Amino acid sequence: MKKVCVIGLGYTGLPTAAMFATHGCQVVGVDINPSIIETISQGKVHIHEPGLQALVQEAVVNGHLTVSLTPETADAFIIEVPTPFKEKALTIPHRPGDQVGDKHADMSFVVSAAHSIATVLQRGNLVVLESTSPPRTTVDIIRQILEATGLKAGRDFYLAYTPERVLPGKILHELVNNARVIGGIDEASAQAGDELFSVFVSGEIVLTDATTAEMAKLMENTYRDVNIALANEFSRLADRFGVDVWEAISIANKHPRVNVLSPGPGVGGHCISVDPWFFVEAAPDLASLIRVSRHINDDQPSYVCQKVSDCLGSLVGKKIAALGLAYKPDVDDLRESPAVETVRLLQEQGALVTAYEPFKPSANLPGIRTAIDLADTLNNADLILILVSHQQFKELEPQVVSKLTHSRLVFDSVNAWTGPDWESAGFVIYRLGNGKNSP
Ligand code: SAJ
Repeated sequence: MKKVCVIGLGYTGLPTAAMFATHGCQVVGVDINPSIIETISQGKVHIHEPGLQALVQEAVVNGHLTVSLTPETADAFIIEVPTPFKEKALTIPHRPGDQVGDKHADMSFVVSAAHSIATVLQRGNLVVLESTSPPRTTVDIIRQILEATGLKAGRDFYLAYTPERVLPGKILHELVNNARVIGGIDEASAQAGDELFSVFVSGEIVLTDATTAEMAKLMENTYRDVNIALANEFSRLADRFGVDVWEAISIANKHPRVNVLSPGPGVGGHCISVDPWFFVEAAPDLASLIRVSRHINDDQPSYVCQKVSDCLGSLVGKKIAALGLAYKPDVDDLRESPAVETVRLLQEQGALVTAYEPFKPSANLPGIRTAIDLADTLNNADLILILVSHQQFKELEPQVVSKLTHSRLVFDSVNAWTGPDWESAGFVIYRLGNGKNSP
């Protein structure tokens, strides 16, 4: 039985740890947050992800998953800590090539995880970085920290990078079934990674070098970000030209080689809104399309805000019921959420917003008033603003909503309330990108 130490028990670290622990490995899950350690040690979870609670409970009860604040000796180490922004957008360029509005990554969690592994690293170990990182992090940063122990990568221990590619909401299925890329600093390291992940991965395992694996990961999320930016730009163009972007997209997508994504209030989460910046930061002179796309998506909350203002005439003193705060449908994750950003902007411009996030009704966001249910949110609203296309919002009946509020004015930024029933029930629905019916 292999002993695996997983550093960082977040959205991918915890499912990965539980997966190894229920597939014949002895796992030590490590996190610097004592409350996460306490929760998992009781077989509970601190994040909402379908199926995860049962898996963690099984692993803890059968003793195959234990938790700790610091790493222990093991056969393999997997680094799954966050790589967030160092700060919000730059207001002063730091380095040649920086532009105002650019964002830089904070690699301090990765660096300190590597240092903590260095204290227990032994000959024959495998170290795998899974946190999304700028190109060359494995070979230039992780290798250097681990080799300061006197052990040499490739000779005394194996070192590899494997990107996480799972979609929140489907993590357990995708961990097992997605193709997995493992990039070694040499062939033996890639093979060692292959052997480790074969324990539970049934999708194809592709072996390559560490920097190619890092770059492939960044390319995947950048590809999606640039495509969403295009959809968001289409929504603005449709507003300008008196076209309904949702209708135009569905027509364009009938072309066999076109698949325009959906516009919305912007791009959030800890992946797609972050990862493209790694390219911009590492090569500001080359990553111009990537940078512009990031700025378009980051500006989208402010575009939605302007549209809501147009609906109401002015935002000052207006009561807005905001439906959804999560960064995307049917998850409880509020990180980098464009919905949260939109609410903040509306408030800055004088609106009185009450927000409702059904997946995290007790979310405590400084400066944002949250309601615990729909009735409390809608009560007294001047306008209903749909920010996230949660299934339960899409399924709301106009008759139900009309009993909860006197407001009949709606701005739908995600095309959730479609169909004639809403108009028949007296609602006036404006949509993001519907230039046929602009406020
Ligand atoms: N979004 C749109 N329009 C769309 C699709 C998405 O505005 O048509 C928005 C979402 O609302 C959300 C953001 O984009 O705010 C990102 O959502 P997402 O579902 O595209 O992606 P994530 O961030 O949840 O997960 C992505 C996935 N990457 C790709 O699809 C290329 C996932 O496979 C990765 O594992 C994950 O990033 C990650 O961890 O890197």
